[in-house]
Amino acid sequence: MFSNVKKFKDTFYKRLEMLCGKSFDESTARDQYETLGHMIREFVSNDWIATNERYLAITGKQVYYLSIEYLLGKLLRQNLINLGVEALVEEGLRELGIDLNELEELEADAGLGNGGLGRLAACFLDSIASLNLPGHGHGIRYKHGLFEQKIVDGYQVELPEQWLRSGNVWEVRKADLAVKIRFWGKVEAKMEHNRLTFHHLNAETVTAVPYDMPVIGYESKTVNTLRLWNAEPSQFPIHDDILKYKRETEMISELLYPDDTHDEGKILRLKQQYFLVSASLQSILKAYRKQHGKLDQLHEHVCIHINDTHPVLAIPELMRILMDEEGLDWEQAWNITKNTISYTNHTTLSEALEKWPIRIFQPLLPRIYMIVEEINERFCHELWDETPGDWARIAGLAIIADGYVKMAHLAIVGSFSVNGVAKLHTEILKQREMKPFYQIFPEKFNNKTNGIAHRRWLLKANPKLATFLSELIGPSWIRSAEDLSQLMNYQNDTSVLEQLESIKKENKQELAQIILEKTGVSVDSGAIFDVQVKRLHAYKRQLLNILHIMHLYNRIKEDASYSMVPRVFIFGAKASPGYYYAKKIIKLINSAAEIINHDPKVGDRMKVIFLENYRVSLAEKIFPAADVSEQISTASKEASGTGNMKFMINGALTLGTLDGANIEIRELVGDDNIFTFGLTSDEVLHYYQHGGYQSEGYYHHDYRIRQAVDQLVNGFFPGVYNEFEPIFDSLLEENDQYFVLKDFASYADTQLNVGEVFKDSMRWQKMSLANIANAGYFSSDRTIKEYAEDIWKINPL
Ligand code: 26V
Repeated sequence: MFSNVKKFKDTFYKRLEMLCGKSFDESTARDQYETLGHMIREFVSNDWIATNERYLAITGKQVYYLSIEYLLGKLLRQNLINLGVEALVEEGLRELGIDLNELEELEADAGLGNGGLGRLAACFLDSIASLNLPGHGHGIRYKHGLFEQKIVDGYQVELPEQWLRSGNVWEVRKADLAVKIRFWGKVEAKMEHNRLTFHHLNAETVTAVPYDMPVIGYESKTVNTLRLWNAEPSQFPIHDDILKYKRETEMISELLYPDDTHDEGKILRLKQQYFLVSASLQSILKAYRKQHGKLDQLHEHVCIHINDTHPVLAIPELMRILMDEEGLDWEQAWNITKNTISYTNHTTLSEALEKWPIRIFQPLLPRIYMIVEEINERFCHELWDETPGDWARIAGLAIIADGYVKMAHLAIVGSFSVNGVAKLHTEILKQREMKPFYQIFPEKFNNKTNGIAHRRWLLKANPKLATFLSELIGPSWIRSAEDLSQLMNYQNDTSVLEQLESIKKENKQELAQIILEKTGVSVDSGAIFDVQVKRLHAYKRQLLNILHIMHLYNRIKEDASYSMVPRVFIFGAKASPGYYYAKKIIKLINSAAEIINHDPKVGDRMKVIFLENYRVSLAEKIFPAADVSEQISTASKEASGTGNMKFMINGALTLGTLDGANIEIRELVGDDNIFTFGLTSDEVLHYYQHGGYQSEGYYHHDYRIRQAVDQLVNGFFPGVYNEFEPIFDSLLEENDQYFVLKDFASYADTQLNVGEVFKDSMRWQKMSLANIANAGYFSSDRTIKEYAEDIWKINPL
């Protein structure tokens, strides 16, 4: 049906009538979208079935990726690209009078994630399938993804997200593969045939129903599966209050927690975690038993990867199944478990490390808690044998301590691999945050620098640039991103640099149009597009950016003739609904924008834009249009960052601290092709350990800082008296924990330099080219190859 344009059109015509029960002339755009979706499903179904059959037959290892988040975005065009039929479909639809872009607009973003962690999982799925690797994703089919953000009067307002409202063509419900999950109740130990057995009595049962989504590799025969679990009441609920039971059951897959912060004590969150893990493991082991019978060689054929600690209950759950259902003893079960599970850590921020109060954990998951206790007992014994009597050390490393279960400790002890997500991050794990664990298990620790699906973030998001690059160096970069390095041959080719410039200009015009539609502000596409898009967090320092913008405004006000390269400062950020401080920063950005954008004295010299509801599909329009990529976290705090890589591959220049993967970007492009500033991670960590930073001094001695900071509280912002006092206090009373004032001068100087360099457009384009040329390293294809070879030990089919 996709072999030529005529066949496509004929099939489309017929399929639409059958599916929608109306003639083509009567059809709506949504009918057409659904029809195309069904055609793609049908087209991949043979390969999907064949891929699954192969997986049942191979004896080599397979990986299961467990993640509480998948930030997939839209799938229609990416699927067409990967199937190699995008041009044909676009042409066929055009002949039918249909614009593919308009159909694409109808698709809802699958926004089942908060930010970098969830988007990383989505990028990994693309690379695993494209590399023909046997890998399966498991997650939760949240009815509501990350909230929709509206800005009302400068404040963030959250609305429930409704991605399933018009159905989801990409999923197939597999009711026959449903499994049961047990919560609450109590555990009874009995002697049976001379061994102690455990029985979970009076449990409340929930049914987990899988919805499978095809993961289509780029021009490959592999169609992998992302299995998302839906929570439903069990068929015959024995329950005194059936409505309450139904509601509580369905709540488990009702919504994605909008917090990439720590949700201590939210029982529903723990339920979600166990629900994902137990459903996934039951399904993995069912398939395994079919193929291998017994489970005693599981670790030889299966790797279960946990994305952060959210799915860490996979460790005790696997122990439970091996012992209670398979009848293995502790030693055997432990040996299999710790050789099956691998773990990625995504943050060193201690506030973000998950821990669960025993009083919540134990009653909800009584058998799992018993197993965690036993793992802890045995681990503490080993610690005691190493350093007898050192209670402080044992308490510090224990899995259960001070009334809490510490999920990261469980993950390290119960897995064979622990990886960080960028070189610096892994070093900080090994030398600081997890040092004592590294000393005990040095062989477990390794680094896997993050990557991005370059086929989404360049090929799909930036078609103009992608086409130009393919004309220049051939299309091999689409499969092998490292081939982008061939661009270095054109460093001094003025015509190439001019074409890069004009492509960027066109992309900026498109974004300017979006900005005009969404905000009513008209921006000049000749200005520097200076962009910071990411979740709002104190450590990411959107505050540094906006204080510097206020300073520039003050300069212009004091000296009407102040000359600067025109800038459009663009922000996109969702704040956690309960993160009071982060919401204040959003209001501050919008309040500053309101003043600056409407001050005739400023003119075209600067504009400040906050784009609401930042999400994957909006990101795809922003990255291609960016000149400057703001990556300004307090050094040591951003584990990796992945937005930095998306900007880079679209030719934006990084303005960043020496943090996360920024360091590796600098290593690749060289010091001349990046703008870095600020404290190093060693300096930051030294201040934290030994003190010695006084923000007050910077406030008093730097007029630029004092002027902008005072404006937070001196009535500069009309009608919001007291609004920004918490920000003012964080900088002075609380001694500026994120070194905003300390790094201000260095940031402002570097920004001046950015403006100077931009004036020399050929120099700028040459730098931009060097960034694109070196971005191949950050393809998630490279990252996934490293996981496959070093951790998972899986081979392409
Ligand atoms: C949690 C918390 C909780 C307390 C307040 C600060 C804070 C900050 C971040 C988080 C999220 C932790 C997990 C996470 O999403 N990490 C992100 O993972 C990305 C993919 O590896 C990586 O690029 C980001 O740097 C990292 O923040």
